[in-house]
Amino acid sequence: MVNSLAEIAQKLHTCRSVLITSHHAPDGDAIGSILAMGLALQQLNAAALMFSADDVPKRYQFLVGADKIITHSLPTQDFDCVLALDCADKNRLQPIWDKIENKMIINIDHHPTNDLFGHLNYVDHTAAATGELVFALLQELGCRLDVAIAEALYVAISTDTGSFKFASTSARTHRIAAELLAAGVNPGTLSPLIFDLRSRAALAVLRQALAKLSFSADGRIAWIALTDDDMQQAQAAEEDVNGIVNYAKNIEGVEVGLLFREQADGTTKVGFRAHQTDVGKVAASFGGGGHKLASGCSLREDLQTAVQKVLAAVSEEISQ
Ligand SMILES: [Mn+2]
Repeated sequence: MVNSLAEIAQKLHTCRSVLITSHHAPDGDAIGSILAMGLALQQLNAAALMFSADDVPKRYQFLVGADKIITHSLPTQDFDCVLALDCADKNRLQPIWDKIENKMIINIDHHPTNDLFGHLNYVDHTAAATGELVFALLQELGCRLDVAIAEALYVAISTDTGSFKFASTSARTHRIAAELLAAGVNPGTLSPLIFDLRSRAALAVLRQALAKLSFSADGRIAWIALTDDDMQQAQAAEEDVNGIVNYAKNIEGVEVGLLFREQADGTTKVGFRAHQTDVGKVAASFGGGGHKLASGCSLREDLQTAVQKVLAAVSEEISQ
């Protein structure tokens, strides 16, 4: 934790203008946390700018305030403080780090690999989502939980817990969710938008992926290797591959599921999902990171070499 929420709330009150941001390729926790924080500061009449280095995924664009998130280039308005949400280290803020490193940085996160890169840090890896920590901060700030904020936090928490299914889901997670429902969240209308609705491109790329499913000789590792060409053919965007790695993981007998994606620049992105094996450690050994059972990395290798290297490292970790 390092700093208390009270210290962070106090600092926020003294900032003239706050840039609220999260990691590139934002997920539900990133977007939901940015929005909840942005709406809350607005409510407190504090100057806040919401920023994402990449586009807001389509499935989260219905959220109130999502159209106010500035994307790609930093806003021209000045800010003296940065609220970095759900970022384990400065690499996660890479596209903008050079431009923010001399500002006051407040780091709020739940990744166990967080290296406390902020001037103020509130890091709690027992939280299932950064949204849980934002919820606590909003209480500290004395902010009113309106429907828009509650929906943003519900998106953050329900997506990062895979619909309250992951081991990280705690009694606290459910208590916060109960508060969000009491504030007006309707899971029946939100869940289909967040979890079920798929673009045609997402289905097209899933079809390619399933056709390429491979297994290790002992059946403990299942992986999918997608070429850049597969992505082009399916006309798939980054967000269309979300969740595909779970198809590999959730097969009988499989311990670790992997998704390899060839990038246009010749590098390969890898997503790891495991039942028990510490794939956070494996991803970290390749310069990536994440959680014990869900992690990712990027290799400066072609697809085939990346598959060989990562499979070797994963089987090594499984046999430990
Ligand atoms: Mn998160």
